[in-house]
Parts: sequence; structure tokens; C-alpha cells
Amino acid sequence: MSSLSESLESAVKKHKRILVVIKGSPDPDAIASAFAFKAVSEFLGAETDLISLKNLSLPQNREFVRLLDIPVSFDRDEVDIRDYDAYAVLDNQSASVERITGKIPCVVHIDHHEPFEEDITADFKYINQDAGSTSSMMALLIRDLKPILDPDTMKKIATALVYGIQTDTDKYSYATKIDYDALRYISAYYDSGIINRISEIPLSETTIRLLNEAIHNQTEYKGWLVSGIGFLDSSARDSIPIIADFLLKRGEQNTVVVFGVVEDHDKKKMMLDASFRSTEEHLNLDDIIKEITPEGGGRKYKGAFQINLDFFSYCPERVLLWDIVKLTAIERIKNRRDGLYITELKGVYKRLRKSLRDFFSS
Ligand SMILES: [Mn+2]
Repeated sequence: MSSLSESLESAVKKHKRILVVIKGSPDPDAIASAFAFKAVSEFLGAETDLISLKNLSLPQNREFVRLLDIPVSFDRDEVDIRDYDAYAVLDNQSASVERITGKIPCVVHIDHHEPFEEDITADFKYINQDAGSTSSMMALLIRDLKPILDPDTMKKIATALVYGIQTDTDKYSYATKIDYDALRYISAYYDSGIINRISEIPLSETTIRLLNEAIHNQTEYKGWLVSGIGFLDSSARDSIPIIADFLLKRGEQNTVVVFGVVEDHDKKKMMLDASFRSTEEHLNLDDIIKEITPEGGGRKYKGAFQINLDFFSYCPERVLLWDIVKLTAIERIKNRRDGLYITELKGVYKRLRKSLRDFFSS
């Protein structure tokens, strides 16, 4: 057993009841890695519940959860933490969770995004940017831990992890050695029929309509494509990253930014939501986005940010409101494109510092 899986084991064994919080949009990588962690921690003797702060959005993600019978409760922003001794966060840059952090300890933080500077300590903190997905990291931990799971559970977990790896690496186009190592191990257990069923689900009508909107409203600026798609209901939120993926694949520009205003009418909630996609390996999307707002971040090829607009949900002039949001967002994104030279230098410096560190520590 490797020292990593040993430290995971000793961290989990310190607690009886663990709450796993899926913080961002509940995508297949986040759901699969949380699901795998639940099985591992239950094998190690801890009861574990999975909650997602947000609701599922895409039809294929709903089908993914349904077919694999993944026990996550969605759209939960209230939870009684007296029921838990510790919490865990997977597939998110930050281990901070409102109303939970500071009250119970963070037992596990596993992620593959750019590390985020914060003072939250976790008993087991494992951040690896060389992995294309958190699912791969979980798969390799399971390989080393060798938990005894019943074959049906193992099959579900392996299937979920394969799908998590597949979606986060854009069907393996960004897969790294770690992802392939993980696939080599779990592919012996997964159910390819379920993956095929999920992959066959077509885009929803709403996504197609918004895609059309995006194509007609695109602006090109110094090799970047920027497009605003207007207002959309929170149930269609994940259309934004899908449209960004789609526009990038058309291959006209190396970087794409798609944004829209996501609304939840019942709760009077409104959010500017943007997705970044790039084919440039050295474009530091995390730096680019963090300078727009700390409520966002990225990794190689992908990034996103959100800006709360709740106050503006009272605005009676929707056309005007959208124009203001659109103009401001485009202006800000253009500014960041102009400031790119500086960001790129910072990226070079970071990489230089890391390679010097690796050199001296080896
Ligand atoms: Mn991920």
C-alpha cells in the first residue's frame, strides 16, 4: 500500500460520520469521486452522506445519477452538522464550505485544480494538477487501498469514475498519464453499456436554442471568442460550459468565453455565470479568472466564474439589465485579454519556481 492511501485510511478512521459536500456544479467528476470516496470510507468504518449544494442540470447527468443509483441529495444549502464529526470536499479548489468550515474539521480534500491559498487544514489533503480528473485520483487510491467491496458496488463505482474521467478530459483528449493509469485499473470493473446509454442522450432543446443564441452573439477579440447568451433558468445552467466546449471545437479561436445570467425565480436569485475554454496549454486560466473575481478559478484548458447579481433580480427592465451585464462582462474579458502578456509572464515565473523547487528537492 502506498503512503498516500495509508494517510487517507488513517484520516478517515479518525471519524465516525462524514459529510461529503459537492460544492460547485454537480458534474460527473465531482459526483463520481464523492461516490467512490463514500464507498471507501464506509469500508473503513465511517458512515458517509453525500450532499450537493446545487441541483443537477444536464439530462445526461440526471441519467448518470439515476442509472447508477448514486445516493446524493441535491440542492441542499441547509444541513444539520450536529449529525457529523467531519466533512470532506472533492473536486473543488477550496475546502471552505459556508456554515460548516470552522465548526467541524475537514477530513479530506482531494482535487486536481490549481491549488488555492487558504488556511483550512485537512487531515488528508491531496492536490494533484497532473491529474485530468479527481475521479482518476480516487481510482488510484482505491487501487492501492484494495477495499473489499461487493462486486455490484465496485461495478457502479468503476462506471461512475470512468464517466467522470471521460467528461473531465473531454473524452480523453486531455487525459494524462495518471488518467490512463486509473483507467487501466478500473476498466476491468466498469459497465460500458451504461456509459453508452448516457452518451447517447441528445442535447436538450434549451441547450440547442442557447447555442444558437451564442453563435449569433459572438464577438471576436484578439483570438478570443466571447459570447453572451442572455437569461437562463438555473435548471439549464450547465448549458453554458457545453456551449463553450462546442464553440471551442469549431476551432476558429483558441480561447472561448461564454456567459449568461442564471436565474432561480422562486428564490429571487440571479448569477452571472461564465465558462472559459482554451486549447492553449500554457494559458493560465486560473490567474486570468481570479483577477476578475475570487469567485472562480480554473485549471488547464477550463475555467469558470460566478458573480452574484441577486440585487438586480428586482430590476423591472430586463432588456436593459441584460445589456448592462453583457457590456460589462465583455469589457472586463477584453481587459483580461489585453493584460495577458503580464499573466503569461507570471505563469512562466511560477513554472520556473516549481522546477527549481523540484530540482533542489530531488
Ligand atoms: Mn474535476
